Amino acid sequence: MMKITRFAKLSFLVCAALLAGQAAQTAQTAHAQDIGLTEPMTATAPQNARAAALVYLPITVRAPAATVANGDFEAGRTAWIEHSNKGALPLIRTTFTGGLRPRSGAHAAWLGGVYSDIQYLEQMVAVPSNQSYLAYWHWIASSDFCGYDYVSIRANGAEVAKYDLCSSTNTSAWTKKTFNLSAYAGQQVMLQIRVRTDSSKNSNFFLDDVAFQAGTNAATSGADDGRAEAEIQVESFTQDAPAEKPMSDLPEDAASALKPE
Ligand SMILES: [Ca+2]
Repeated sequence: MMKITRFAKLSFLVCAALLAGQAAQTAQTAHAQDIGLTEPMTATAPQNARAAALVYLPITVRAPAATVANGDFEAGRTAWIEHSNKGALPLIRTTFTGGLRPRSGAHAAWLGGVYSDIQYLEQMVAVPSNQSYLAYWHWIASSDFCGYDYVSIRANGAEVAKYDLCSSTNTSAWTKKTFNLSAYAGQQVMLQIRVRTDSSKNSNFFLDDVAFQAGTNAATSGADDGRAEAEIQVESFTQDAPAEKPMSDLPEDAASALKPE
């Protein structure tokens, strides 16, 4: 009788272990399907019922950021690397020449305004596969002829767009630009917005609300707050106007230096 009882107990434990193992395997297969694995995960069937208790750890897949960090510059001098060969920093500012106001919020970027300089803003971005057009708003204020001062867009050091800063491209308002970066869709790239000036005739490039969007006509984030109509009248800039942007953050001096006579 005692032997039969022990045998019954043993049989029960074996059956329990087999059932538990099968249940665990089924659960693993279902879980594998839940997280998109084509092949079920393999695991050794537990040797007893206690071992069948499984601990599922969450798997988090982080999608790349779909936006340019601090694209509206409202976080101040963060996320972007600011560069000027002549040390004419900061590029990200709250005050500008000629009464110009940021397109959104209180911050925008001011590149140029200094002779014979190379200035840029750059940051690593993930170009979204479904929003691979770079969009931003610029305001060009130049007294130069075309062909001497430029703005260019670079991705991983390669120039993907370039256009003139000159009196005939002056915008007299915040103007939207878009660039097709679909060649970099789904990739991490060092995005650089770069201005190069020569040794005469001042050029300024103001920038705000940088973002990725789905096409050339999609709306960008950062609503126009209605302050785009600044008093700046860049057409009257002359070669005689002092060109140097102050090395320290003295925006009043910059404004007076670049105001028309
Ligand atoms: Ca802004």
